[in-house]
Amino acid sequence: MENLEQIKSEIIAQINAVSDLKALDDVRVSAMGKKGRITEMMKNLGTLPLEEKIALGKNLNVIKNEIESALEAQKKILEEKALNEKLAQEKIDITLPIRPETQGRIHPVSKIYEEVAAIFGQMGFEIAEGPDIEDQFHNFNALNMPANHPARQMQDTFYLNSDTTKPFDMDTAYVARTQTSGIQIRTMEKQQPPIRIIAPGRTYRSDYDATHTPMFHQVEGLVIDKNITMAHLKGCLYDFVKAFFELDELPVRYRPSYFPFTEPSAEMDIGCLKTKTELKVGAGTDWLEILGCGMVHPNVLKAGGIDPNEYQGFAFGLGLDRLAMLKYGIPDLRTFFESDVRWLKHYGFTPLDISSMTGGLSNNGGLAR
Ligand code: 2U9
Repeated sequence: MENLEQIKSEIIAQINAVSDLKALDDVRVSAMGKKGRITEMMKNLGTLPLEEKIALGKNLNVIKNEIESALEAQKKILEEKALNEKLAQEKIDITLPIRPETQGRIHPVSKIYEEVAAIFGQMGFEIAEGPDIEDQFHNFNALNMPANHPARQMQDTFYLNSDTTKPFDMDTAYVARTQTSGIQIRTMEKQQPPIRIIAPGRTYRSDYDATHTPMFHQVEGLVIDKNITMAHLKGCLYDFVKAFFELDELPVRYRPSYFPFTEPSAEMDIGCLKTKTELKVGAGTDWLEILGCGMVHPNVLKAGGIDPNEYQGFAFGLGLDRLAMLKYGIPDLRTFFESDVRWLKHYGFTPLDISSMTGGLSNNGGLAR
């Protein structure tokens, strides 16, 4: 008996001395495993006379239970210890700044888009989107540009041969959209006024020099309701340019122009100072064309399923790439689409500077240069 008590004390002491789960299991195997000390003693019971067998068997069972309880208790303690160590190791301090520094950059066109969307978003405009590949109805006809209209030739359109089993048919071919206006037509088809949307997206024209690339970016806008006038157009776009250039005062003027889809049509200029080396917006006596606009032509309203006797509205269009060149002083448009990381590092923006009307639009401090 004394011997048994001693063995038990030894094993329990071993259990309490271990410091990890692996060592605990080794102790378990050495006591209770197939060839463990206690297991061997259990096996030997069979060789003893009946009375001894009963007495020793009883005691062995008690000791076995005590050892099992000790193993279980120590296992719980060690598991909790292991979990705490893991948690401490995996702890992330989310208040630390990004290290060693941010790598990605926001492209200037994306930045300008975010700015434009923030301004019109605050005025209550919604963002609408549509397909890059358009049918000719949504790209031309609905915009008061019927077949053979000179504006179609002017736009240097990319036509797509969608059915290669048939000869190319200029009249039914799809086009890479030359402007985002199809989006507004599709919106009018789906929804009666009031309509107040901006339509951003990629647009395509066959043209290539320092200020033209075959793919470029536009944002167009459309407002339609019962009594919308040119005064609303002027107020809206005046507020836009002031917000965009982050100026409290900015001279503007509207010059008469022509677009098939608006009547009357105008181009908006902003006051600036042009020197040989720089262009300063908001100062000086020079003018810079910034966007095109006008009152939506009755034929366009009709094409979108809206009654021009009941509703009228204004529309505008601006080139995001040109605005980016202007606002951030980037001289050649072709470099925008060369995917040169050195260019992007120089002209790009840090992703954490999100454009908003309250938090600051361009975050000049956030310029990555
Ligand atoms: C609908 C009705 C009218 C959109 C308009 C302009 C004037 C314009 C140019 C700016 C620079 C294109 O990127 S650019 O080359 N756009 O001058 N766009 S009014 O008028 C619309 C559009 C849709 C249903």
